[in-house]
Amino acid sequence: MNQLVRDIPTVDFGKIRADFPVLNQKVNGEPLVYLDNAASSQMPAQVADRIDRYHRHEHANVHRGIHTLSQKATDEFEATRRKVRDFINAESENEIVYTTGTTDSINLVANSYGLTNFKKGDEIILSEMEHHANIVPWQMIAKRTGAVIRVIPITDAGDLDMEAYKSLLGPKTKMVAIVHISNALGTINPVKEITDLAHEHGAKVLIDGAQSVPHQVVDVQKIGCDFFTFSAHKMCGPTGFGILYGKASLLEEMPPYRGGGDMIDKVSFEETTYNVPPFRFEAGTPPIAAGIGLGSAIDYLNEIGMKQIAQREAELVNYAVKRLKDIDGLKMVGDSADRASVCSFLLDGIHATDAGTILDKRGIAVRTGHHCAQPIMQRYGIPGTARASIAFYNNTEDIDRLVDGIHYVKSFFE
Ligand code: 7TS
Repeated sequence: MNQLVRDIPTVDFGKIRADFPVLNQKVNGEPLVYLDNAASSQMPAQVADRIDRYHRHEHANVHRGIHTLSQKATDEFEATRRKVRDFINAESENEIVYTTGTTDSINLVANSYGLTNFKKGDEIILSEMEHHANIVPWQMIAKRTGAVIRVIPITDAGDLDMEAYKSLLGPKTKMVAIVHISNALGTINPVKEITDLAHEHGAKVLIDGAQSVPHQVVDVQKIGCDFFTFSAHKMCGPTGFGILYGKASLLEEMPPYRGGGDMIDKVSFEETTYNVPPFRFEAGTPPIAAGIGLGSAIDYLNEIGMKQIAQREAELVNYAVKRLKDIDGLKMVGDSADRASVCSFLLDGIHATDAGTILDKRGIAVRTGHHCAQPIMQRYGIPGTARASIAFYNNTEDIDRLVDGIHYVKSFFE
């Protein structure tokens, strides 16, 4: 719980829950307990209303209209870039590339930076706890360039083996791509230390922040990473939108990933020249409403305060881990001392999917399976887990309902 902050203004999280109309419903006859926030978080009414207002009253295409409506849409859409810059403390808004999500952001770096810079025998370091989105794009590029993937093992508790990482680093290392917070285990990785070590060897660093940006204060300059990726839909925003942060000096060198409108300077059949970053990487009409929605989500999170959110969630996660560990026959999968949001577990003799199905019948939404992180499941020799993932709008009653539900699941199989 490294983000446990004391002496910060308190927030009435009971009231905040009322911002989320989706939580106020029955599922299978029971009040919904939503504990699948790592897959996608819920959207507060303020953000939904902002997107609705755009569609009803403000819609026009961006970056191309001389007319007022288009200029207003462009201003709103571009305002998000500055909000993101401040939210993650990037140096410049030109370092903020709009994408469709974390997966798209990583594919962009792999295809643009990777294809241009990797050659046969170069090494890409990943870890055993990566989401498929931070494995498969690198494998695809490794196949095309002859680069080789090396993997940092993890300990039984679910922490990166940092000594093994140090021994993997060397002159051939060109890229270290690591998850900030694991979606399968909840482990918070020491990304600054990882980045500093990689830089000592001249390697670039990409941090997959899909699960960190929604839960804690992120400062990309403090981390020092070269690239950082995340998705709007995991931080109270809409689907179909995400961010690639890239250091300006790197983005400037990188060729475009997709071609089309907006990403060009001049086009002729003889020669086409490209726009400057970030626009060079944003071909075609973007998801405008979703971009404005992310801006609104950032406003919403800022109003509560990311420090307050981190503290609230740390308290809830502490409570959940303690209560879960008290259940006979329950085993936590991933038990790092430094964790956020995610509680993955297995019940003795009960398949995770069966547990999830029975919990759903009681209105409790958890995710079961491999969580798009099959290598970490292979590491533990299991097909998958049941995963409760917590957001700031959850409360201790949600966790109590989960614990009661698990006791019910157990009784069902006795
Ligand atoms: N990286 C991490 C760490 C993730 O948790 C996810 C999504 C992604 C990348 C991909 O994000 P996307 O928005 O591009 O899809 N994780 C999950 C999950 O845990 N359950 O559903 C999606």
